[in-house]
Amino acid sequence: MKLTFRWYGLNDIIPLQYLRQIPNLSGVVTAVYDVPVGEIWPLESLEKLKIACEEHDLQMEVIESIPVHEDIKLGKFTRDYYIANYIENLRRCASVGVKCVCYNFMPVFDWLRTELYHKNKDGSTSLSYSYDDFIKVDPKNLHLPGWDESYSPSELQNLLNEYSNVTHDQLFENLVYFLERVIPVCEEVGINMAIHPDDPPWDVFGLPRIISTEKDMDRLFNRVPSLNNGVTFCTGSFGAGRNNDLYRMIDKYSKQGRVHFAHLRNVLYTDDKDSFCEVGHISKDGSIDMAKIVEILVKNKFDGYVRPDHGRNIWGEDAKPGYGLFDRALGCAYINGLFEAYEKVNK
Ligand code: DNO
Repeated sequence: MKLTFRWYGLNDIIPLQYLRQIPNLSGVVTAVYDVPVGEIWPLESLEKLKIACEEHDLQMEVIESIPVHEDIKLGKFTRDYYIANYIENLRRCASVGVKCVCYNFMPVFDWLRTELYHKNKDGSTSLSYSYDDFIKVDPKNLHLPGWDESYSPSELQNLLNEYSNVTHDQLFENLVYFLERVIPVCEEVGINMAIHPDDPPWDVFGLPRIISTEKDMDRLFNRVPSLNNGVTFCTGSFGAGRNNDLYRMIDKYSKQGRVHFAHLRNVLYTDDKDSFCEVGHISKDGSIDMAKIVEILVKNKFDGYVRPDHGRNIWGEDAKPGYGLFDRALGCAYINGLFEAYEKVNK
């Protein structure tokens, strides 16, 4: 595996000097953040990021994300323009050595939580999702922490209305349409596409979500079989779905060579509904057997990218929720330990 760490570019308050001190870190996962969704990234921006990484002996082989414009997800006639731009971004990324692109196909919202500073018993805070709080949220008057505030309330309403006629099957066909155009270019330039699962893995506000379960993944890979069409196996996202057999899924897709990227984090189920809280990475703190996940990856000779995912906020760090240095660095140490141990045993 190649251990990586998400870094928000030159404006990230966490400097690359710190990241290079994390044992075994091979590179960072980043993106160009100052270009509107759907437009073309300047090559100079990518080059600047790459040079900064290389100055710190870190590689920049993973981009998270090149976001997919809503018109592509909605299947509007303008999608071909945005797909052409997406392809140009892929070519530019490949030209600076990018090998893997993480993206998602969730309508309107990316990850959703009801709390960003949930207080844990040990004094740390973390992201959490409460079923009871969520059902109280009025989609017409949204004040959810962390949701994409790039929309004004009326823009958001219009977007939600546009989706009101989009079924799961249509959304899926729109994803296939997108991939059928993008994947041949990925094959040509050597990029693996790694779709991020829905987070949490179920429909929200009546919006369809199509990358939540094993059945969803099988359907996607059957329709677009190229191995460049793979997954970001996010244990926390798939794992929040209690009916997902995470271990069978990661075994199956890593055997197929489709796990190009793994987000390794733990979640704790906090009631008998859908609620969960993000916890430290170690298995005993949550509901996911992280050791078993790594054991399976090692057994299947996984050689893709891994990163710790959302950390708790600890040690008084003034961090972006989920993305502080300290707990994610602890996550790296833990992930390193698991891999070293299983790799030794499997030799
Ligand atoms: C959350 C992340 C996601 C992820 C996107 C990929 O912290 O895992 O925002 O980057 O879904 O497109």
